[in-house]
Amino acid sequence: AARELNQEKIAFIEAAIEHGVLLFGEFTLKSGRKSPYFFNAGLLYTGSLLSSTSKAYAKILTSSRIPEFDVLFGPAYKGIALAAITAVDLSRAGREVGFAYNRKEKKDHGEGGVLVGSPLKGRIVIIDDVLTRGTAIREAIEIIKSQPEATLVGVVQLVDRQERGTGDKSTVQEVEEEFGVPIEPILNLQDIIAYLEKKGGYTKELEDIKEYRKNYGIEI
Ligand code: OMP
Repeated sequence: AARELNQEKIAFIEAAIEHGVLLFGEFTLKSGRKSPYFFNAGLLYTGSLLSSTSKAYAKILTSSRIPEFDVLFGPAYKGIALAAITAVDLSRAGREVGFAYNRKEKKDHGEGGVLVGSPLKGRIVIIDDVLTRGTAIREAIEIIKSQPEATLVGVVQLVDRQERGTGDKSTVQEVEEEFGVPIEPILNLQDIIAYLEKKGGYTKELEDIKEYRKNYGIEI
């Protein structure tokens, strides 16, 4: 089925552009790819942006291929807040899940360890920000895999840039096949393009994005 650009998505993209979360220009990505757009989830820093973000995650978790789960894992740093707000949102809707995250640095005092929050046991869903070539999500998946009592059951991305992974397939396809779990995006590049086309006035941005897609994108 074709993806639908509903009112919620339109409002979210509009707020992201307004607050500089979604930017157009020239950006060098973690993968070295030079991109005409960038989504910075770290700029979702107002109460209302966080509130619409948590609602969007909670909705995907209850209405997608993501199965039942016990714990939300938010990879450091940006995933931490995203997973926390989502756990709050789910609890307000009557669904209790755990929340856990990793530290980037090992602590050698106090409680020690790199994992904080809920024990990583049972069915785990990773809450992440942006998916490009898959390096960041693979690191998060390794953390879950290293826990004997944890089973990864799904990943939710705020933005799937719909790019190729390490080979010719999409990153989503590569990671889904390798780890056997669904990856669900709240927004993807297709949504962003549909928004820009509908809105009008983004001719140059759309041209640059389409050019970029020829190099790094997948068929959409
Ligand atoms: P990959 O590790 O290549 O999948 O890139 C994903 C990571 O890049 C994210 O976790 C972000 O840290 C960062 N990123 C963004 O935040 N927004 C973008 O639009 C693009 C990237 C990126 O560098 O690819």
